[in-house]
Amino acid sequence: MNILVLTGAGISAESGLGTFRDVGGIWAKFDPMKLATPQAFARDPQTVQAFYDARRENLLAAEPNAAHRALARLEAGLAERGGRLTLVTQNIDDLHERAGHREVLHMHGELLKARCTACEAVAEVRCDLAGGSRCSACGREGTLRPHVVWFGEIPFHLDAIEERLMAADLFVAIGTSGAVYPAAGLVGAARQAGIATREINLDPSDNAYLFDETDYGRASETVPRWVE
Ligand code: BV8
Repeated sequence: MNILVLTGAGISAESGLGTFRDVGGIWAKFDPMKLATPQAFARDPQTVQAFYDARRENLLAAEPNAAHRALARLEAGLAERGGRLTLVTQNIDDLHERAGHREVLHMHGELLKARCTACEAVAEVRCDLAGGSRCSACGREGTLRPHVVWFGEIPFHLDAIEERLMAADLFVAIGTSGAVYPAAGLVGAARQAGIATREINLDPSDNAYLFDETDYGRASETVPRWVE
């Protein structure tokens, strides 16, 4: 059996990382147009870097939860039986990897990586970028930006995601509100291709009506229950 799972901020909520659109969520407190667009970065790089520095600090203090661990078990179990789990995440955290997941397609990038705007080299980053930085590949100073996909930028791995989706028997969306495209369009594409669809979320997403099956509750309970 081949399964494609799409995760969103809801799977990391119980690890203490904020979601975006819930009451008290990140975009309820901060304006995404001032922090998560290339225009915002061009206008005020210090503020944007400080926003991601703070999120990097939160991430380093967080731990994967039972939902991340259950998906890692599912990946290993399917592989043993000759199947495959493709994990596509909109999350920029590394909690799936820390739970033991072997392959993760980060369509919106990774918080613990920075990219040089001069030479395009991507490198791991643990430190603050707002205080100044140097690209270890080209040596230029102050050229690093967060390796994340901002609004208006093209998400990563789109060809691989489409290919894996078309080879899947089941599409499962976990902890995502279905508000951000193209990720939110995957359920429609799956449906059109005749692939079974399941939503696992706290509340019904914007696209809930497109799923064959739905399961609402906290990811730390619903995901292990679905996997076992
Ligand atoms: C693009 C990364 C072109 C950095 C993020 C008008 C109509 C349609 C589309 C558009 C439009 N205007 C503009 C667009 C395009 C735009 C878009 O979709 N905008 C929307 C808002 C209208 N999209 C883009 O710009 C994208 N690029 O389109 O390029 C293109 C595309 C393809 C091919 C060629 C060209 C780029 C979008 C990337 C934006 N980057 N972040 C960062 O994090 O700072 S977006 C941000 O939202 C998040 O980072 C996350 O990645 C994304 C999705 O959010 P969710 O994960 O779903 O989180 P949310 O808070 O919304 O929901 C949480 C869910 O969890 C809820 O359902 C809740 O019930 C649940 N939950 C809570 N607790 C729990 C739980 N579930 C289970 N257990 C719990 N305990």
